[in-house]
Parts: sequence; structure tokens; C-alpha cells
Amino acid sequence: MDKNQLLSKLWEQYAEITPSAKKIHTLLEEKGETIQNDHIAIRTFNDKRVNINVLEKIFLSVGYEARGEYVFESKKLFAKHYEHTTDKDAPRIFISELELEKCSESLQNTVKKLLDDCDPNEFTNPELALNSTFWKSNSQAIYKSLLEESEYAAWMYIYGFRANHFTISVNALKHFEKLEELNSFLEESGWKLNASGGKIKGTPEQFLEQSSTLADLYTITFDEGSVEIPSCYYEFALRYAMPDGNLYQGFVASSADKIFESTDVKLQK
Ligand code: OOG
Ligand code: NI
Repeated sequence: MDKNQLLSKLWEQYAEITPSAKKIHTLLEEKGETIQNDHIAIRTFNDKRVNINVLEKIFLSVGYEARGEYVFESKKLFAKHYEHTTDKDAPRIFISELELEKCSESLQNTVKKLLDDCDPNEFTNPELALNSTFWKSNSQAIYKSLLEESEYAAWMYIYGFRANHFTISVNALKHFEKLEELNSFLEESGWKLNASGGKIKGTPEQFLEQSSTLADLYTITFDEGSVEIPSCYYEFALRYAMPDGNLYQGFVASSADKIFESTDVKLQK
């Protein structure tokens, strides 16, 4: 699989459970915009069978290289970002992992059992990053117990390995100079934005401003019955030039910390 095949598979899989994605795309294209993707994000657990080192492989194989590292203490997450070595228009990749050893014993046991019960061939599948959930477990009780401790763990249990958001590069838009203008346009068109920490995360001084929609709701059928659970979201990023004149390429941990919450159940209320 080459880079473009990988990225379009990630998009299709994301768009399938995120109706807002294609709608926002179309809305902007109707205004004459061409959409450029700033980055894509993927989540995982730090269990050595599925951690960042495993998930990154497919991206390294199509020409990506690790660049930045980020720590999210209260969410117990660690993340790395990747840039493509030759194609400067290729989206960055952001992969995060839940640090299981910092979580409760009960959460650790739940995740361990989930993975222990899987066919081990799934872990060596080169397309792991596209594999959503290959575990058989489908219990609302487990989902609820994870949700009590970690929105991230609960989301992973339901949606697994996939792109959890794509990101529109605001730099590449013609009709929106400021992120605020795009936010207003989206709100007027009916979208709800993630307001955790303010609708705009980051400042020009940090060289990156970001905003995002609240994740779409998607119906999940548990053994116990059907429930709507936040799936994936769309993000918008405006990058600023650094003193050397080059656009900032990395992420900002204090902003990312709030962007993660776009899939939180607690923000939907
Ligand atoms: C990633 C959240 C962080 C950013 O751009 O700062 C992020 C996630 O929700 O998995 O994407
Ligand atoms: Ni992002």
C-alpha cells in the first residue's frame, strides 16, 4: 500500500462514521475552497502489542519520520507526531497512546483481557492502524466502566484503530483569514464546536491556533441494546510563521489536551 492509498482508506473509514466530514468538505468546496489536510490522528493503548511503535510502522514504511513528542499528564497520554520526508503537502500524523501503568488496576485488567482474547495475528497485521476494533467484546457494562475513568479508553473500546479526525488547513483557505471567521461560519451552518478551554486553542505566539467540531453521534449496538456514542470530529488548524520565516510544523500540548475532548461524552451534554 502506498501513502495515498493509506490516506484515502483512512479518510473513507473516518467519513463512514462521521457524516459531518463530507458535509463540511462540501460546504467549503461550494464556497470555492480547496481542502488541504493539516494532520490526521490515531489513538491506541501502550500495551506492547499495539503501542505507538507498532502503529507507526505503516507510516514509516510510506516515508514518514518521527518529529515531536508530547506528554499529557492528567489524561495519562503520550503522543508523537510524524512528518513526511519528501512530500511537504502530505498531512502530518499524530499518534497517541494511553499509559496503562498509570491507570487503575481494573482498567489495566480490562484492556489486557480485551487484547489477550484477540487473534494474535491481528497485532502483526501491517494494516493495524486501519483495523478499527477486532476484539469480540461488545459490552455496554465494560464501556461504562472504562468511561468512568477515561473517556479516551472508552472511545478506544468502541472505535479502535482508525483516524479519529482529519484537519482542514486554514492556511490553505482563501475566504477565511482568521480561525474565528471559520468558526462563526461553521456555527451559523449548524455545527457545535468544542468549547473546552475556549473555542480557539493556542495563540499566534505559540504559532498554532486550532478549533474542532464536537464529534458526531453514531449508533452502537451493544449486547445490552443500542446507544449513540460520539464517534469522530473535524479539526481546523491555522499555523503561523516562526521568527525564521518558516511555518511552525509541530503541535502544542496544552491545546491538544483540549482537542482530545472533542470525542468526550461529557461535552455532548
Ligand atoms: C488527538 C488530539 C490532539 C491536536 O491537533 O492537537 C490533536 C486525538 O483526539 O486523538 O489532534
Ligand atoms: Ni488534531
